[in-house]
Amino acid sequence: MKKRFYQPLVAAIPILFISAQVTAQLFSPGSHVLIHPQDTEKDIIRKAASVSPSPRQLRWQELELTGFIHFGVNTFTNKEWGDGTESPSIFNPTELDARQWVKVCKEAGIKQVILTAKHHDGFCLWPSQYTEHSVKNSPWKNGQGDVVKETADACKEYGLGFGVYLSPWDRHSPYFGDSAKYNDYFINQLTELLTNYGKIEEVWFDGANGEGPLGKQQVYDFNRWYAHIRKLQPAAVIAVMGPDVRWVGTESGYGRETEWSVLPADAMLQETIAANSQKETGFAPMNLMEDDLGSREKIRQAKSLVWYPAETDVSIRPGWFYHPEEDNEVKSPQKLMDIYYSSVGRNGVLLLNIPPDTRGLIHENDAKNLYDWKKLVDQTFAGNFLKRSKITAAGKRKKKMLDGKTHTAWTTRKEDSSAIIEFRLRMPQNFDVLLLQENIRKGQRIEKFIVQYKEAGSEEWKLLTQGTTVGYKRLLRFPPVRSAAVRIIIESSRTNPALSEVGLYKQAE
Ligand code: FUL
Repeated sequence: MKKRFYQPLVAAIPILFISAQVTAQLFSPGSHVLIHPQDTEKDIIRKAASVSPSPRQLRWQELELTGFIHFGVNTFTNKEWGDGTESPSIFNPTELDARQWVKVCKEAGIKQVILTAKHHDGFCLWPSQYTEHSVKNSPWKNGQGDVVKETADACKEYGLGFGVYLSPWDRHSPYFGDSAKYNDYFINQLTELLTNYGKIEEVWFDGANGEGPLGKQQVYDFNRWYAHIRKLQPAAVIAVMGPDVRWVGTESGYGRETEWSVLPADAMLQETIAANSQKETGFAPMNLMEDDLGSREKIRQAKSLVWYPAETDVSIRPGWFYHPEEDNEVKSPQKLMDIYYSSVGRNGVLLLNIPPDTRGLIHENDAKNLYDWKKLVDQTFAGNFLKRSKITAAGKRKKKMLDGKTHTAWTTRKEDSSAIIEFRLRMPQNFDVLLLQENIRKGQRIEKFIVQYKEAGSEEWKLLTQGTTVGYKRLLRFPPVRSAAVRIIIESSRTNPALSEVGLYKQAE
């Protein structure tokens, strides 16, 4: 096998160039707020607490689990990155079945699938009319096939969302490095993908940008691409090198314990853009690999804030593309479960890559581990021990915390930013997982909480677990206890907290 690159996204720290003209279409009314010089710290905190997801971001967050399909010429050359010189004749899956991909994903609980329509090698999985470097010149289905169509159709059939990965970096295109020409080429490709395949729910750009021919540097016209996507597929989230969804900062599957969805967005401000317009280099909104992206410390210095939630991408195998020698390195159901707790359970959406093999099928080992993982998830979260418990708490609509709906919530009165919520179970239960969810339609607020319990027969409150942010979903694991009394003490919150769900569970063996 040839040398592979396992280049993490580190090389692709988002650099957003958002111009004045497109700022308005990029954000929805509640998802972006300006901070004025006269704002006090209290004003800033209140503003931060009021920023909320756009409808497209909310839909995406509630998916929780999404799937990535890396497939293309690399599958056949056994590489991670192609250099663009691959012949289309090598693309020849013997049993390609996109319905199998989508079925496996669906059975694993995945709600949306993103396909690498074009990776860095420039080979298109659809018969683009703007290049010869595509499936139309491959032996697969005598050049009559279209992987994008088959995947989009399968998603529709199984009721999953469909998204496309279109690599800005193109190592095949002769236009790459000739900025204007390449940007037009890219727009044409976007147009094909966004008009010929029905509803597109996510457009995924990474930031890799290698050198073009003769050392020419390509400047991506992100503004134009974003505006085009908003026009053609207004419901699609634009991910990673885009304004709706943020890269979590690692490719390990593990997000931060403290994960804010509201972050400073100074680089997206019109005046910053104007100030930087004469400079050749872009400006990064932030270093996405930092531990702290959205604390009070950070937002206090901000000029604007935006809802920019985390997507946690990881592959079920060591590589993003299929390699036969990795057949025994597929992540185990237990590992996938740990990733689930550390991505979905840390206020993120998991984007799990499952790369089809040279047959054009998801390998049996991957499918088996996915099913076994799904069983662990289902068994663990089958029943909430807090159901029918007695709740004592100040504030309004306590029972909404147990109604299984994320859009209804308990909240404190007025501006109370701390609270104690006590649950009395009908009888002692064994549990080792706590679930907390905020009603993010109202924003993200909770900053610090502790959880206590009483052992059966004891009146003493003992520490069970503690945490900082909650967000859309927070899952905390702890050594199993047997108890009938649990209380959550919210110590700090940006304005009044609003919890939509609380749960106690026992991890499946
Ligand atoms: C990166 C790419 O370089 C990798 O090959 C992979 O597609 C990953 C998801 O994004 O930027």
